[in-house]
Amino acid sequence: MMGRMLVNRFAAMLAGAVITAVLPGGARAEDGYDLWLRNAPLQGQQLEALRAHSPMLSDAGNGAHGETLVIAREELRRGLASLQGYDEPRQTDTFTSIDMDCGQIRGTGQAGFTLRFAAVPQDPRFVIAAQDHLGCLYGAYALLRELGEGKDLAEIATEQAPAMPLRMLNHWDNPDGHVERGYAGRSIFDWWHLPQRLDQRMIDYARANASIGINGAVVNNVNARAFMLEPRYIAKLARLADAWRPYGIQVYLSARFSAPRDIGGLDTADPLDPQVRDWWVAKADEIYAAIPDFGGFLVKANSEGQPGPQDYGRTHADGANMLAQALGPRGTVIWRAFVYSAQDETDRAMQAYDEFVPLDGQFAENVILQVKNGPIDFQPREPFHPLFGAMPETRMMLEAQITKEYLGFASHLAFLAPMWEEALEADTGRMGSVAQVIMPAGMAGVANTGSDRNWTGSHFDQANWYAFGRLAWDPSLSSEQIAREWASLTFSRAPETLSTIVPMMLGSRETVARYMTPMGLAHLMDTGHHYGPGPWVCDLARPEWNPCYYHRADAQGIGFDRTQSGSNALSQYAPGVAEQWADPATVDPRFLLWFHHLGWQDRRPSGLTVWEELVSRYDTGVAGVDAMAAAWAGLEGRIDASRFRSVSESLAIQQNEARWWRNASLAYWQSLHGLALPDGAAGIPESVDAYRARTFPEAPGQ
Ligand code: GCW
Repeated sequence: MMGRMLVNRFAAMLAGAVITAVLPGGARAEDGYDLWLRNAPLQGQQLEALRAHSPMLSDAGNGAHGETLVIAREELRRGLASLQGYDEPRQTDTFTSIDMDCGQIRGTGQAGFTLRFAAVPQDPRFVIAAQDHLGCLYGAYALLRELGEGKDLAEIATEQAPAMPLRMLNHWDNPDGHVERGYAGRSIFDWWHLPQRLDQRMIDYARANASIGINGAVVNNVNARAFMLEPRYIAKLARLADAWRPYGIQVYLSARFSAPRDIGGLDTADPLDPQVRDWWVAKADEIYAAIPDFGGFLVKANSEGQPGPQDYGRTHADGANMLAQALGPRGTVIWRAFVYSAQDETDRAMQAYDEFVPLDGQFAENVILQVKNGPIDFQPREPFHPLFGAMPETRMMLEAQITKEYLGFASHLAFLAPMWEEALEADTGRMGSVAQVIMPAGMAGVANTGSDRNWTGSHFDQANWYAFGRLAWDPSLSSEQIAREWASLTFSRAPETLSTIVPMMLGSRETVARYMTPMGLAHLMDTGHHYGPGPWVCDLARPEWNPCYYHRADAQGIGFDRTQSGSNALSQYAPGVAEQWADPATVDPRFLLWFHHLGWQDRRPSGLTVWEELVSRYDTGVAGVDAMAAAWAGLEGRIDASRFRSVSESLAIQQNEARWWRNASLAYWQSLHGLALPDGAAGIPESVDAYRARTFPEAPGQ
């Protein structure tokens, strides 16, 4: 026993010597760059407790063989020292040895891990055990997270494995550096200088992703440029893949379906044409020669003007299967179900289901259908997409949007975990919950990262990246737990601070839904940029581009009738599910106007008319933002000055713009029906024409 302790101590000394050179120097200003990986020093009793354990890495097990393990050990050395308030690990007489038992598998493997404390007297040790190296890396991050939340080392005991195989980010980044729906600056990918120059951000990005279990990244926009499949781009991709491999992150590419024509010199991209098929096989071979663990292709086909198999009279299955065959067992084709057509008069919310359900059973084994959480498009609230559970023979992945295209960009605070939790928990009535449907495949999140110093355009938007990763790892985690973890790692572990920030976060998305799209309304954002209210937009060429298409308001009433008397979108859901939404008197009021068209003066179970209830919802939304701002103001002095000010200023914008949403929307509804505001409701300072006249062509992300 003593002998081993000495060996361990010696190893720890060596480790300390190595670490000195690589530690970032001194305390940094809080600019958000470190995300949730700050490993901020513990304080008070928590600090005493960790210092009493004095955890030191042992050299038992694998030692530092393989890049993934080198990273895991490095993270632990740096993190443990930092949590104890040291620049480098310190040695004490009695220390808890941290053993890493990581198996032999270097590839991605299962990536599960166990953390446990073994209280052997004289020789206390903490074990991180996994069957593969990536599991140990994930275990290292999990240990730092739990310590970072202030838990005692001796009480940390957990056994975890990812709930689903694919946990991916989808970047809508264009090769010229512009990010579609990006609100955090320019793209983080420096295609111009790759492969020769690899920005440090690419490593920091991989590290952030690995720390929350994300294991794949589609690096370019689904509205794809074909030239990203050319050899010079394959070289760039290979450099990224090499950098990310030790972090367990696989590279994927959005493939433009017409590439054989665009860059291949063929005059067709017909998926049944032998030359086209050969072209894709050769392309896949070329990619795999450079990137042996290339993840595969993501495809947006026959959607919003993108090319696809239907251009040649073929089906989505024909297109997907052709690419699947080219990849073979080496990779996955992720085919998006986000389709709707200008020619089709069917309710837009129904088109994807109509298109894809008949294809169930026709997709190759290595094809996954990627379905947005709701049937329209990332609105502040939508019912779950009816495709979930409706294609038992097809693997299905959930697409969530981390970037807040329809929730106030990076200017408004909205923590999205409750929204995703709502979708994941929804019972499909056919194959269990949405979470159960997607478990064999995975989750994709449209990334909110950019070149801004804080990565995501605002400090609180980091929480959405974090929450996405945590839910893909374990969809049964509660929003509350995720918010608490994130806030303790990012801002402060002080209970008084957390008891302010966590509830702020948990209510924030509902608040946004109330002042933008209350009671089940949707897609009322102004055209193009999708920022601010535009309920009056009714005259764009394609009907489903107009907010009027979605709210269907006139002098008499408001809402989209999706019952039998209307589009009957309800019929796409399992009978038990449809039933709960069929009756306006009993439907969850948050979905009311999604499924029903009602008269402005109709009485609601609340006793209020639809109009009165709508006004009160907007007002609750505005009050919710005021409450967030007041709560945050109370944290002055408890949060570092720079981040405190930044969040305060954003909240002031949000207070102002919540009123803008409320006033402009109410002014427009009033212009239709002429009803007075209910007694006691605040007046509307400007005319509907004045609100309508506001333009801001410089809004980002278009
Ligand atoms: O939400 C809409 C966006 C488009 C986007 C599209 C999609 C990438 O407004 O910018 O295009 O969805 O998901 O394909």
